Amino acid sequence: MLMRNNVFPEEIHVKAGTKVVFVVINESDNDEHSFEFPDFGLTYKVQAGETIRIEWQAPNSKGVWDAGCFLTQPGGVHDGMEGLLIIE
Ligand SMILES: [Cu+2]
Repeated sequence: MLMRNNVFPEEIHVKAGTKVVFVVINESDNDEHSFEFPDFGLTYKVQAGETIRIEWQAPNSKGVWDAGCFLTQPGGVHDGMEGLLIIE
């Protein structure tokens, strides 16, 4: 997962019920971002230039959910940085 120039991945596909590892890279020079699945309480901040590794157990139910960076405005999306989490 690459966050660069305030662009968040459009679609993140995972298989239901599996354990997933995300490697999230923030290539921004100055901007802190976050990697979030708000419906699942998953929230990680990623500093500029930082790479983090997230292990996540995907739920068994399939569906489409919000994903994005919601860092600067609580309840809002940071600069269009949103995508979809697709559990299939
Ligand atoms: Cu952001």
